[in-house]
Amino acid sequence: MKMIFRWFGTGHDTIPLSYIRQIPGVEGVVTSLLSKAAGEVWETDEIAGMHKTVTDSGLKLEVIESVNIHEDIKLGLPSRDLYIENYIKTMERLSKIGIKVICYNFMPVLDWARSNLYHDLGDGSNTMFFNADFIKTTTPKALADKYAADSGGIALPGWEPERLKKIEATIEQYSTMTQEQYFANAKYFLDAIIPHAEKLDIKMAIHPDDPPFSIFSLPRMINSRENIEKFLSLNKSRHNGLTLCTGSIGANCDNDTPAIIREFSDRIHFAHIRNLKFTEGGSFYESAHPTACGSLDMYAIVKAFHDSKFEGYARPDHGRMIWDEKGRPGYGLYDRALGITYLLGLWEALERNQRNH
Ligand code: DNO
Repeated sequence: MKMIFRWFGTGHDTIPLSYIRQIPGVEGVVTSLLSKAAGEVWETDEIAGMHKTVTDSGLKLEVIESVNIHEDIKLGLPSRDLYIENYIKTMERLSKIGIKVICYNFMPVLDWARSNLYHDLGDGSNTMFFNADFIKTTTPKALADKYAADSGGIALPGWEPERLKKIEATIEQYSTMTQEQYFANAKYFLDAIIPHAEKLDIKMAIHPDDPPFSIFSLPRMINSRENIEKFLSLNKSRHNGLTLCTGSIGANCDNDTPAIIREFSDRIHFAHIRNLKFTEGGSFYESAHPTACGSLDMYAIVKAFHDSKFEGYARPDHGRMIWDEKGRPGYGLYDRALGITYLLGLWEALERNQRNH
């Protein structure tokens, strides 16, 4: 397991790379060019600049999260071919700086969704919260406005202004889309890009739907064991793989996350490891990483990776904002650094235990 840390890039992150380098066990960062709209080709000099900034700090850059998929690809519109061509150009350029994994998602319109970005946990810390009742009664537009007001102008990936401008119209475009059609659109994309991914040796790693159930009546694809199997069989190449996000998959308590990890381990190229705490009625908040703090069995999750001899990349995922840290919701320095130390502690214990038997 290669431990990395998500960093949002120069001008988009308050955490200096030098601090990230000081976290024990961290080899590199996973980043992106946040200014790029979905469908745009990434310029060679911008890619080189991003690479230089990271590697000059002594960290590796081998994973990108994300190169976003243009909505026309997800909708299966005729214009998708142009955006697929652009995607391939970006992949080619990223391979030149040594990128090994691209994390992306195929969620319609929204990427992730929460009801509160800064939910007060009562001990001076705060965290992201998904209030199931609230999401059922709000509108996507109202949610976007709430994020904009609460985040103090931070551009949240997945909630970019150009996406939000047409959010209601885009949601409407999905109103007649069946799940079968959605899978067919994904297959069209995969069949076009996976041969290039193989040639460039870039592993494509799709992120699960977050949350893993339908909101605003939108289709879902990476949300259960059965659907993951179906997605992976759309294109059987190992380069068509997964980002296994424990907090996304685990937000549906019918999903057995450790079993999913074991079953699909050879197709998992990137792991997002975090815990969450269910409250009532399908609501949950993002807790600190240890098992005792949330509802997921983090030992069983890490053991499933360890037993599968997982050699891919992993990062701690959303943490709380603690010790008065201000920054991107879910992506503070302190709680994620604590998370890494905990995860690597579990890993060391599993390693030692294996050697002693
Ligand atoms: C949320 C993230 C997601 C993820 C994308 C990948 O914090 O896990 O936004 O980066 O879905 O494309």
